[in-house]
Amino acid sequence: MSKTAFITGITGQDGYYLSKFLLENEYIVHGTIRRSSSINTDRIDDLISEYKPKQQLILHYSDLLDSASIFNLINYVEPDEVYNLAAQSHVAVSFQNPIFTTQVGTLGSTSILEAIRRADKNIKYYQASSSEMYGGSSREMLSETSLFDPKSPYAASKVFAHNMTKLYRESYDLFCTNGILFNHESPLRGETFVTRKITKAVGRIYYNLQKNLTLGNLEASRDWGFAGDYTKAMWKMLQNSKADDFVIATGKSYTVKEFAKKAFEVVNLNWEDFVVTDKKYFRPNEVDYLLGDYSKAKKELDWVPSTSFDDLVKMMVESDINNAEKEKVLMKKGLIKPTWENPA
Ligand code: NAP
Ligand code: G4F
Repeated sequence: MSKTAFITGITGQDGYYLSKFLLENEYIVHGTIRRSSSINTDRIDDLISEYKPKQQLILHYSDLLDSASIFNLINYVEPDEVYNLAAQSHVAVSFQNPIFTTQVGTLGSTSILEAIRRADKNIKYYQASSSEMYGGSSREMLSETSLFDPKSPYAASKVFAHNMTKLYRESYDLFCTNGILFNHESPLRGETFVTRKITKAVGRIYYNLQKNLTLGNLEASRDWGFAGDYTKAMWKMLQNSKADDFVIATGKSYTVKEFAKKAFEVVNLNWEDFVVTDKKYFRPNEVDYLLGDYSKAKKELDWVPSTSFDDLVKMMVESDINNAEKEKVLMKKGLIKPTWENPA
């Protein structure tokens, strides 16, 4: 019999890769979408076309802050697995919207845990924890036992949700797992995260749609992997014999400058001719360096990353070159206007 998954945040980057993987593996997938004045399902439109008519993909309006809807949906869907991916996930924005970010991160995750505890203790729960929780002020390799030192409202809310997940596991014997994922990217990464901001600009600069690229701190260093690899790890965590905490990373860290250099090289351009910096993209508090040790996931889940840094950068640049080519045609026809400057 096919399993049923319930995914919050299905319209996000990870929501797309996770639901695609589950649908291809015969799961019935229920996902939550937020009502907005314009349709916000772009990333999953292909999945909707293919799987909604077969009633294998079912979408529900909800918001993590609406605990009644979370309770009702978990009771109605009766899922085998719950993946809590919903969050205001932009670190810089979390300084501008600290209350909302905190509410979604803390109350939202607690609502789901409570709903599971009351509905069915056999439901397996995945919490999207983050490497941001470590704070990144040393150059040590970070593992499941490293200390947390959050540097943003986003990271502090993730620490709360992480601890609550562990607490529900220990107090009620529920299958509640934290995936401590380091940065993961893809052609579907939100356009205000630094990797996608860079690759989108490379495409547009290549087609003369943009003159330069304004960034913030070029010295920050991240352990960057591919989202498609990381969402498979989420699934593996819930197939494990016991609930636990797992670091998912590549074990290599690169600076923003190195990412930009590599991205411009894909189209034989010199990054220094185009990249400028502006203080407005610096954060009130920075996470300087993140490097993850995924040896526990390798040993216990048989998970290893399959996409190198170079391949990830190339995949994202090539996709954004294609996007820019289409954009140029539409712009010439006057069907779209140049976009406004990105605020993050
Ligand atoms: P994303 O692209 O920003 O997607 C976030 C999702 O959460 C979207 O579907 C969004 O809906 C939804 N959402 C936001 N606020 C909500 C609310 N109040 N109620 C219900 N849904 C809400 O993020 P992602 O990169 O896929 O990341 C998935 C999860 O992993 C997030 O929790 C993130 O914090 C965490 N994480 C990400 C990374 C990474 O490098 N990507 C690393 C570690 C942890 P809309 O589409 O309507 O905005
Ligand atoms: O791409 P970022 O915005 O990602 P950040 O802050 O590392 O957070 C992402 O990864 C976390 C996992 O560690 C997730 F939990 C979180 O949800 C999100 O997915 O910034 C990366 C680095 C930062 O140090 C930032 O200061 O790039 C630096 N940066 C430099 N210029 C910039 C820019 N970041 C953005 N967004 N925009 C810039 O212009």
